[in-house]
Order: sequence, then C-alpha cells, then structure tokens
Amino acid sequence: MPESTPKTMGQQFGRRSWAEPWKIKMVEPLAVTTREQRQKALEEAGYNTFLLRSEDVYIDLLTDSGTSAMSDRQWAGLMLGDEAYAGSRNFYRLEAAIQNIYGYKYIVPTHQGRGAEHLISQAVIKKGQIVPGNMYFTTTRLHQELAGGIFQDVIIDEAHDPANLHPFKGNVDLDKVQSIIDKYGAENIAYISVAGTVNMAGGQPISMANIKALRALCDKYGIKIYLDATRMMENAFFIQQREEGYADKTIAQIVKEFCSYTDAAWMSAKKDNLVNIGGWLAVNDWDLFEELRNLVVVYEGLHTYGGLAGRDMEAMAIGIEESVDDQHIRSRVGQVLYLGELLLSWGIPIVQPIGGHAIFLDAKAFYPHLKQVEFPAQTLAAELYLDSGIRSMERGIVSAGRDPKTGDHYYPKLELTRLTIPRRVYTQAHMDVVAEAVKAVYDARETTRGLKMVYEPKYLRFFQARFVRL
Ligand code: PM9
Repeated sequence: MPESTPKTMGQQFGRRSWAEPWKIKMVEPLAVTTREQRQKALEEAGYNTFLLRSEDVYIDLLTDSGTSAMSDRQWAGLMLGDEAYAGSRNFYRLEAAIQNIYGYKYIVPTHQGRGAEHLISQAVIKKGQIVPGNMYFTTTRLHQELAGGIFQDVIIDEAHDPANLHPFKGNVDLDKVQSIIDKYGAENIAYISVAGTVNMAGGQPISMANIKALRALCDKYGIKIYLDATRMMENAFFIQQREEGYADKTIAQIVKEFCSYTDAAWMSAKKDNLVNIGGWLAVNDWDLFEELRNLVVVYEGLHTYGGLAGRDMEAMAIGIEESVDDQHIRSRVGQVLYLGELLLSWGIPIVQPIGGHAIFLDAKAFYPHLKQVEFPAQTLAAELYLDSGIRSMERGIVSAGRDPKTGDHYYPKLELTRLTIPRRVYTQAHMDVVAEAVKAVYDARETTRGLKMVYEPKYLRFFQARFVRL
C-alpha cells in the first residue's frame, strides 16, 4: 500500500509548537451577545444560520468562502487596479499566475465559483448525459442538472462512513466509473467531475495515484476529466503528508503534477486563492476556451474581467502566489487539525480523518434520537449558535435537496454540521473557545429537540429555508 495512515498533528509536526506564520496588523472587533439576544436572532432567522445577521455572530465558522484575511501585499495590490473595461493589466497578471501555478493554457475569469460552473456546464453537457463525480457539491450538481446532466456519485464507499480512516476518502472508485461506461457508453458521459478536496465528504483528499489511474481509464475511452480546484492546495498538502514519494515535493510541485492529469478546472477563488470574491475557468483545449469566452460575455462580463474589478484580479493573482506557500498551508490545515484533535480527545463524534478546511460534526451520532427529517445537523448548528454565538453550517439532508425526478428528499448518509475555518482570520485561542462550546452542546444532547421545515425555496434550499422547533 503506497499510502500511509493519516498522522496526528503531533506526529506530523513533531513535539515543538507551531504558530501562525503571520502577525496581526489590523483588528475587527467581535460582537459578544447574551443568550436571550441569540434566541431572538435565531427565531428571526428561522433557525437557519445563513439568515443570521453577521453582527449577531461571535465566531463565524459558516464558511471559508470569501472570508479569508488578505495580506498586506494583497491590500496594496488593490491600489494597482486597472479598471479599464477591456484588457486590464490585472487580467494578464492573473492569467500568468494561474498558468504558472496550475499549469493550464487558457483562462477565463468569473465572478465566483458558480459562475464558472454555470459556463462549463452549459458549454459541455448535452441533455441526458451522465456526469460522474467524487461526491456531489451543491452548486456544482445544480449547474450540471440545469444543463441537462445527470449526476452519479463515484466516490469510494469509505467516504460515506464518517468513522472510516482511509487516508484518501476523496478517491474515485474506478469500478464505479467502469460500470457507468459499460452501462451508458463513453459518448453518454459528459466528463468526470473531480474535486480536490471533497467538501461534502469532510474536506477529504484524493491521491495522486488515484487521479493518475483515473486518467489512464479515461484515456482508454476518450473521456475528459474536469477538476474543481477550489481547495486543491489543501489536497496537495495531504498528498505531501500521506502519499509515498511526495514528502520532499513542494505544494507547488504537487499541484502542478495533479492538474496535469486533468483537462480543465473551475475555481471558487474565494477559498484557496485567499480573496473575498472571484473565480476562474482554466482549460487546455482551444475550442472549449472559445466556447467559454463566448459564454462569459453573456453571463459574467468581458473575457478580460468576467464580472470582477481589475483590483479583484490583482488581489487574486497575489493570493494565488501566497496560497502555494508551504508554511501557509501547513498552518492553515494545522489549525483545523488542532481543533479536531481537541474535540476527538473529548470523545466528540467528528468525520475522520480530519479534513483540510473544516471540522464536520457527525450530527447523526450527536442526536441518535432524531430522525433525519427532523434535521439533526440543522438542529446542531442552531444549538451551537444559541450556546455561544458560533455560526456553523448544515451539510446534511437540507443541503442535499430533492431528487428532481421523484421530488422526495435526497437522504445523504452523511448528516454533518460544518465548523469551517476561514484562512488567516482566527487564532488558536478562538479554536479553544469553539471546542468548549461544542462540548457544552454535546453534553446537553439528550434533551435536544429537532426542527420542522416551514419554508422551502426551489433551488439550493439550505441558503434560505426556514424552520421551527418541534
Ligand atoms: N462552497 C462553501 O461554503 C460556499 C457556499 S455553499 C454553496 O463550502 C466547491 C467545492 C465549493 C463551492 C462553494 C463552490 C461554489 C464550488 N465548489 O461559492 O460560487 O465548496 O464561489 O463556489 C461554499 P462559489
């Protein structure tokens, strides 16, 4: 077995302490509220943490999307924004940074990840085609479905078991891909949709060996592989730590090699690329590039700004360069591991191995007395906010949505509440406070009641659904 079992942070980093490789230059005060204030805010928000006002939140772990702290270089870069309608110099800086770090040939900027997902789905998916993927992501699958595609999950079975310690739970099961090819024919597969890391599985990585093997299989049938590169830097860190032959390679080398086994990528730059807004598409095929360049002017903006200001593209170009720094990734993932290991030491059920961007609390194990339609993960997010003002996000039955064919809920095996760690924002002391709050909610778990959904939007319901207590 070329892959090693995941190590704890102590094993990975030795006995010496580590610290964030940055110091704080500017501070943003946090709101401290009373339980009565939080109860009122929660009721007004329909027990949905997306509907809370951020000024009512103490530590905000809703998402790592667009919530990073930019560096002094990035803030300085904003002043270099060239806001020309066409041909902004910041676009060419961004284009060069993506080509240099990720290795793709042609770049199309978009306002954020789902803008990129929309364009690529419309460009390549024909009605009725299958889109196999290593677990669904909410916006990704929706755009694939809106373009007429049918998503099929081809992640390894271990990914659906929160306690399974497989070091690469984001891996694609090649047998599942082969059976889809055998059943539908290669021509009825739009492309393989591969994410590194896999958000809904708990931020789990895919190995280099697996993407290489997938490439070989796809080459046999002429099937393309498109990468969701949103958290690829974190994926590269896990390859460096866990996969034989990569310990001495830099994050930059690993990212470049991984991307070389794929044909194109889309990106929510709001995560790994350390900016508050932005996204992009990167492809190697000229014809596909032409199609995307045609579509971007319809939906996003000219092909040299894609819905972004020049200054946003400059900040992104700098963020891309900073995001491959080995010290940055080590402390980014190190902070997530720190929180997770503290929770594990208190016996709190979380998805293991600990992932790259978040701790995923296992809400089914928290609340075994709640049925899935009583929304255990949504309940847990509400309880955590009530206890301490910490905002987290549901990643279970609400996020999964409904099967467009039957209209019934999807019932995902994973019913999780995500504590997502923004990059370069919080300190280890914040992580201690979060861990203690989770412990308090865990200790009160037996008397906790579930929720009932009273308002359900048509698309991506988790953003705006409303609930009441049962
Ligand atoms: N992810 C997250 O919090 C943003 C809100 S939830 C939809 O995890 C992947 C792997 C993502 C992702 C967003 C997008 C969409 C694509 N792929 O939010 O549109 O995690 O920039 O990116 C969120 P945008």
